[in-house]
Amino acid sequence: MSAMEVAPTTVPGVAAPLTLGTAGHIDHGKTTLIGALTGTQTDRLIEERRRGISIELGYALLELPSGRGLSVIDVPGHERFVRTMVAGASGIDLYLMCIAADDGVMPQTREHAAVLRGLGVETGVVAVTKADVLDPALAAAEAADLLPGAPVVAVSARMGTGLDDLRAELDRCAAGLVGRAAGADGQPAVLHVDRSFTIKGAGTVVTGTLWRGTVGRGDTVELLPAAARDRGQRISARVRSVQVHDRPVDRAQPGQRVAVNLTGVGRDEVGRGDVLSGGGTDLAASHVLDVQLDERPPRSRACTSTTAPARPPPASPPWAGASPSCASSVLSPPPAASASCCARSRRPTRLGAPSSSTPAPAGAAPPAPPPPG
Ligand SMILES: Nc1nc2c(ncn2[C@@H]2O[C@H](COP(=O)(O)OP(=O)(O)OP(=O)(O)O)[C@@H](O)[C@H]2O)c(=O)[nH]1
Ligand SMILES: [Mg+2]
Repeated sequence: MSAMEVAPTTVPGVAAPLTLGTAGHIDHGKTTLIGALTGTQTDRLIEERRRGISIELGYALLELPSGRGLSVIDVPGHERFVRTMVAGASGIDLYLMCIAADDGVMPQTREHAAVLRGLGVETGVVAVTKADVLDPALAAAEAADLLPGAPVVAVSARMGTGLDDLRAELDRCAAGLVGRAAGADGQPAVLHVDRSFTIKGAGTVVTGTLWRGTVGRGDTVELLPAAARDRGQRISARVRSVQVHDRPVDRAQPGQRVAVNLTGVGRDEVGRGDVLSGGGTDLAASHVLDVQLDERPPRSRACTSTTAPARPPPASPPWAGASPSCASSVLSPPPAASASCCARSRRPTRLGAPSSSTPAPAGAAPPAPPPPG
C-alpha cells in the first residue's frame, strides 16, 4: 500500500462519511437488496452461499443519486447471530430496516429495532421487500407501528422496482445527518474492531468503523482490552498500512470503514469487541458497566413523510427498551434514554480508573474471511 488516494466516502467540504447498516428478520431480503443497490454480493463465505443465509457481516459501498457514498454493513438476520448484528450496528449512522411484504414484522425485526434504539441509531429507512410477492401495504403499516416516522419504501430486488425511490430516501436521510464522527477529528483514534484476520506476508489486519480521530501509516496504537487480557499490560502495535474500502490511503478519516494492517500484534491477540486506540487516548479497559432502563415506546426520528398510514405506537414491553450503557464511558455520555455503547462479555480486565470503560460490541466468533474493507 503506498500512494495516497482520496477515500471514496470522503467528499471534502461536501459530505461526512456515513455508514448504513441493514437490519431485519432472517430471509427478509437484506443481502439481495444490498446486492441490487450496490452490485456487491456481501455474502462471501462458502457456507453462507450453501445455506442461503448470512452468517458474517458483509460490506459494500453504496453510491447515492447526490454522489454521496455510504459504507454499507449487511448484518445477518438469524436469531443466533444477533451478537454479530450488534457488532455491525455499533458503528452505523443510519439503518435500512428490511421487512418482507409476505412476512411482515417478525421477532428479529423487533429485536433489531430494539438494538438500534439501544445504540442510539434513530434515523433510517424501512424497505418493504419482496413487493413482487404480496401487496406491501400491510407490512408497511406494521413498519409504521414499529418505527414511527421512518420513511417506508416498497421494493422488489428481484424486479428492480422501488430501488430509485429507496436511494432517494436514503439520500434525504443522509443529508440530514452529521454522522457520529462529526467533530471527532483531531482526537485520538478510536476504532471498534469487528473483524480480524491475517494476510499472508502482511500480518494481522483489523477492520471497523473509525469512530473518532484518524489513523495512518506509522502510527503507534494500543489494543484494548485484548492486550491486558493476554499479557497483563498495555501493549502497542504499529500501523503498517491502512485501507478504506479496499483502497490504500495514507490516513483514514473519522466515520470511514477502515482496514488496518498491524505489526507487533498476533492475529489471536485481537478480535471482534476489542478497541484500537490512538496515542494519548483516555480509554481504559474496565469491567464496570452501568445499565439504564428505557421503558418509553419505540421512537424513530423522521427524515421525511412515510407512505404508510400513521398509527399510534404500540405499548412496548418493559424489556424492549432495556439497554446496556456505559454512563461513565470515555465516549460521550449516552442521551437520557438510550445507550451509546455495549459491554464486552469476555474475561473482565481493569486497567485504569474504575470510572472508565472500554465500550465494545459483543460478537460471535467469525469464521474468518478477507478481504479488508
Ligand atoms: N420474490 C422475491 N424474492 C426475494 C427478493 N429479495 C430477496 N428474495 C429472496 O429471499 C431469500 C432471502 O434473501 P436474502 O437477501 O438472503 O435475505 P437476508 O435478509 O439477507 O437473509 P439473512 O441475511 O440470512 O438474514 C432469497 O431466496 C432471495 O432470493 C425479492 O425482492 N423478491
Ligand atoms: Mg443476508
